[in-house]
Amino acid sequence: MDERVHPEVRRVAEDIDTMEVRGAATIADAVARALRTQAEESDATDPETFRAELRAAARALHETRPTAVSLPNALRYVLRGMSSTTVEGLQRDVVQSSEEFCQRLDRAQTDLGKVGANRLRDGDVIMTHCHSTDALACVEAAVEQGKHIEAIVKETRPRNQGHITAEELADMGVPVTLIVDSAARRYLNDVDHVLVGADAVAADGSVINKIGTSGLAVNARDRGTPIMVASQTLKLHPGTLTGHTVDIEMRDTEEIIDESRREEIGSPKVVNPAFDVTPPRYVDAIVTERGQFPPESIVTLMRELFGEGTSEPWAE
Ligand code: RUB
Repeated sequence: MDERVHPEVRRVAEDIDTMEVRGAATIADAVARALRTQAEESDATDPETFRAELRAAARALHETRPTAVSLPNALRYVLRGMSSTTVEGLQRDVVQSSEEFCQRLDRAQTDLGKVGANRLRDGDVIMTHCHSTDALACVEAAVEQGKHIEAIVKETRPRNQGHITAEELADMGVPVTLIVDSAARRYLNDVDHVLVGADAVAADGSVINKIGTSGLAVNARDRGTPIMVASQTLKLHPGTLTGHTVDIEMRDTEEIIDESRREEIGSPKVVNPAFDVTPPRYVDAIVTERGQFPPESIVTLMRELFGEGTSEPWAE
């Protein structure tokens, strides 16, 4: 790694890579804070050296995981805040934009939660996949409104993020039933809403989220169960406005199989995609801090937010 990258930024990059820090919103928060540390601890003596250090740190963070667009969106937000002409001024700029970003992220999640909660009725049962702080914000707000919500939680192989979801829902006082992923269809008849998060939302309204989301959505549509995606606007993918596709992360096969035993089972090829794409026709509503949108109209919001196009301010 580039030697200009501060050890704390390296640690954050490593934590994202190994999924100690995971989930799109949490990753965004962590990288914004890491850039702040890089800025505060810099001993650069001229603005150009300082800017180059920040770009190097952003590149190291950007290279960790490819799918959650909240990561580059966070880096962009913080780096674009740099407008001063002195090192001290630039340090202040980064601290301020990093703080502002983290506050906006928190506020967006709270606001989104209230919108999502309005879709949930007293007594509703939700089914979740993976662990999404945006999705859980909707349940938390509904519980705060005094609604009784129950949850069927998919364990989410191979990393079992469903266990985190189960624990956090239990902390909210929501009764939880944990199921293996393949039992989802069997229990969809008991469910009022499928509620998931997003790592990225494309301009055509497709939702990129944990592998298994698309199968769940197809099954839910077949059963007539509404599918709600909780996604603050930080997850909107600006590159898709100009025809780019979202890169789906392929993770280590060790997450699925003990490599020492692969031969015993006939040496199959093993693949481990971390995310999949749910087409807009299987999504009923995308819930954001700006209100809820049918997936087909999310492009209007994207044009408003990213009208000026995107850049890669971390490029050398
Ligand atoms: C996490 C995942 C989550 C989204 C949304 O995948 O798919 O549903 O990131 O999370 P992984 P949030 O565990 O591989 O990072 O709403 O917290 O941003």
